Amino acid sequence: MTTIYDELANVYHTQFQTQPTDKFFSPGRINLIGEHTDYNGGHVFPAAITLGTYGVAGKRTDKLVKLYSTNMPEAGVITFEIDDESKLPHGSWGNFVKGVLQALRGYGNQFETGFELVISGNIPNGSGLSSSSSLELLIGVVAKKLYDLKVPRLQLVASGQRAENDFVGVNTGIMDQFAIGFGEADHAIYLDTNTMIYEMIPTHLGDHVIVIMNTNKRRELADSKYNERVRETQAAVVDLQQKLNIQFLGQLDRATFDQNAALITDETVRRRARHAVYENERTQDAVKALQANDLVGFGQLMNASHQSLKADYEVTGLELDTLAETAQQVPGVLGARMTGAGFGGCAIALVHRDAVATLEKTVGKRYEAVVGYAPSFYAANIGTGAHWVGEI
Ligand code: GAF
Repeated sequence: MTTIYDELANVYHTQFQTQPTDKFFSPGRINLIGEHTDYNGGHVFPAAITLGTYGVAGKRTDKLVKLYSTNMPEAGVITFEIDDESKLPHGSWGNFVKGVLQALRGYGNQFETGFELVISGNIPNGSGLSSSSSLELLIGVVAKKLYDLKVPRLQLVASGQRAENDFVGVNTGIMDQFAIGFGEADHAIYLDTNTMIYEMIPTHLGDHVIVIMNTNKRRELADSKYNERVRETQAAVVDLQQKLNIQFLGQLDRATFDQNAALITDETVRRRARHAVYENERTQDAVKALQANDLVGFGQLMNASHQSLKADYEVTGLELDTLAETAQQVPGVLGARMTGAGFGGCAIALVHRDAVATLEKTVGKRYEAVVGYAPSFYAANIGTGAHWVGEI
């Protein structure tokens, strides 16, 4: 049987006239709950999924890096010298590769020669399932294997985040790269982004499954709005520091926040901060609910999370609201919420397996009537993190 890696090896041979030596996989992620809390020193609860980015790679003897993506044949082969730190034109996927290599060099790693890489991904583009972090961690595991780097996994994760922040210009937190770097099958990752202490929590959902619902709306302007939310929550911290000795909103419980919220002068900023504080508590409650097998409680917290992201954080929009709020009404659905940064992208629903078909039909019909085009649905299977798959 022909595998995706055989196909990629053929493409590699066509593009580079040589054979790759190694194969790799890096997943996408969903976040079960804990949204826009990671850059606020709060808790997150994401999981790696089985959709992701496949790659085959081999080292070169000169300094060139050559990249090809079967998802973007129009970009052709992207070529640069491995030590060249200049940026490629805006929008080139090669910038993610350059960003990770630069971050790894910043940690003292050295690359004597270049490499070739062919990738192919099945994470829908712009879906908010973190295709960019998937690529970043793929580059991390490629570099680690090809150059025999002695880097801990956390350094690969941090290199992905640095690529995003410094090279691509979005001030994201660590959640996506962490989920993709540390993911394990059938586990979600309960991470405290303040201390970086994490715990793998089994996701035994019994008769329930997680369905991903894609708005199919591209996440336009998402990056600038994301950076705006980062600034707003930082501004809230500055106001609260008049009385409270804190660095992050994640250090506050609800009661302390409520008692001091009036220190935040701007009403919008106050709502943003309230989301960050309340969502952090909801995440801790949700993990307790899951551990107690209380899926009903977990689902209610998912619904509350969506409502807060809609009303206080304002990152949902008509498309995500239609998906999540319609799903919440379907019998057999315990909870539904947007997942990831928002502004388009995907929502998830926790649903009884017998109700999946009804969910898709009901939500699909309503979404088309309201939005004018169809959403897509996928089963969310929780898989392993980025890794070297083997030699070819
Ligand atoms: C994006 C970011 F990359 C994450 O760091 C996180 O902030 C998320 O949005 C919102 O929770 O995926």
